[in-house]
Amino acid sequence: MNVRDRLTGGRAVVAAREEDSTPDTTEIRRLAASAGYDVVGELTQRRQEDRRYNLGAGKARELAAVVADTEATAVVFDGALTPGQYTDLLEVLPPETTLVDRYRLVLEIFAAGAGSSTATTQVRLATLRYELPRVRRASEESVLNRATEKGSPVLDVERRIDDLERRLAEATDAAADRRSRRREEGFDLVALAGYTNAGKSTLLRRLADDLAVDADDDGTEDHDGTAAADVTETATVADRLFETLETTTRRATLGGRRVLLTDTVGLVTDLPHDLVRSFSATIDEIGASDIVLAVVDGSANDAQIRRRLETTVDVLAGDASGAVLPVVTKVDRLDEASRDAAVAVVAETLAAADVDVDTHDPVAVSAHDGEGVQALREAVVDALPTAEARLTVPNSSETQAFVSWLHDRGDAAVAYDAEAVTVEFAGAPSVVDEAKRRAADLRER
Ligand SMILES: Nc1nc2c(ncn2[C@@H]2O[C@H](COP(=O)(O)OP(=O)(O)OP(=O)(O)O)[C@@H](O)[C@H]2O)c(=O)[nH]1
Ligand SMILES: [Mg+2]
Repeated sequence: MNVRDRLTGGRAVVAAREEDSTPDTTEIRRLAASAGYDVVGELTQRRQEDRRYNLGAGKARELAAVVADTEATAVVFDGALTPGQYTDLLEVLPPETTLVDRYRLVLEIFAAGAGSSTATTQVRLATLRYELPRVRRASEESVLNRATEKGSPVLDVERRIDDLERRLAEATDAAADRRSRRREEGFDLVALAGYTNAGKSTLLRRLADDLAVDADDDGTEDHDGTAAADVTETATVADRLFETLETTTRRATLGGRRVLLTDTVGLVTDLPHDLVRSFSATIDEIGASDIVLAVVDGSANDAQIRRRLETTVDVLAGDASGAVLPVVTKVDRLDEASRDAAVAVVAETLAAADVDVDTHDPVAVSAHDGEGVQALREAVVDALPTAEARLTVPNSSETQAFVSWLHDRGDAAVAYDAEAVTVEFAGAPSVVDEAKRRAADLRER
């Protein structure tokens, strides 16, 4: 059983405010459920932000009444509360009510699900970064703390942040070493990124060969995805927001090329940059990839598709260096017209976005019935950086081993004659370089 299934955050009332439309609470309700809350009521308001409570003062009192009526123990607020609003709103609510804003909620989900030490460190760091301004505010209000500078809770939080940043840097350095080793071994790196619940992990399973890799630091492979400390559950799939809380890497063979596919943590709208940055393992994987598959749930409505893709692109714009290949998934839920419409919205949104990397045309797939998956494989191979070479080696006893080495790593067309073997080879640039070295060795023997 997943640890989160045992969680109960208690009974919660959801509150949301938006300036120019009536808030849609679908997503915040789902997030609350992912964090283990039982949503027993909601209250929405269309209004500009009130400085004191965020909601209007009347609405804040109404919220308190709903909490009392429903015997809720928590309020989940869809948005960011300033430290001041947090304190003031809490004072209006019945005593003992817990108040959780959108960031805090996401942090709770992550804290409950984090398995590996990197994930735990990331969540702790994000939590402390979230708390720092609040601690600062509390301590500014307390003369006492200012007087005893040394034992200040602010300094304490700052010190813990430094410490976690250092630890995380070590872990991400190790991951970077591992990636560069894999690249030297001739792997192409492909990351799946996108909004939470888009279908990334399901697609990963569709594309991947059976072996999980990168489960540990020594470069050996982990065959069942459970043995090593880094991987608890390999790319589990569920209809829940933030099912995947750590990056996982699997092997795939695409067009003869050896690819490492990395599943990343889902994104969600309206999280502060600081928080997103805390999940550096995800960001690093995206940054280091040759290609990022930007996975989009095609069965969402146009506005959702646009908003979710924009959220994804925001992260990619800062961090991706490889090409972006958009994938519209779950098309088994769509008729042809809606599928075309979804593809068009994705293409338009991406064209309008400010990314300075190559972007490709969207590919429509269903990870459930496999439709479009072959076309996706081909699109990935087309988008991979490719070098070509014509290699000629003597037709000797060692040649066969060389030829099968090539077949395992790229596209090889082989022509034999009595004296020599000629191979037209295409593959990752690093593999082609290595192939040329090996061919030269064979010629010199
Ligand atoms: N109909 C249909 N459902 C899909 C498809 N792909 C994924 N799903 C469903 O969508 C839900 C989310 O899938 P996941 O693969 O867990 O999504 P994810 O992007 O990894 O989500 P997070 O890890 O939470 O970020 C699950 O209930 C899947 O069964 C698809 O091609 N068709
Ligand atoms: Mg996932």
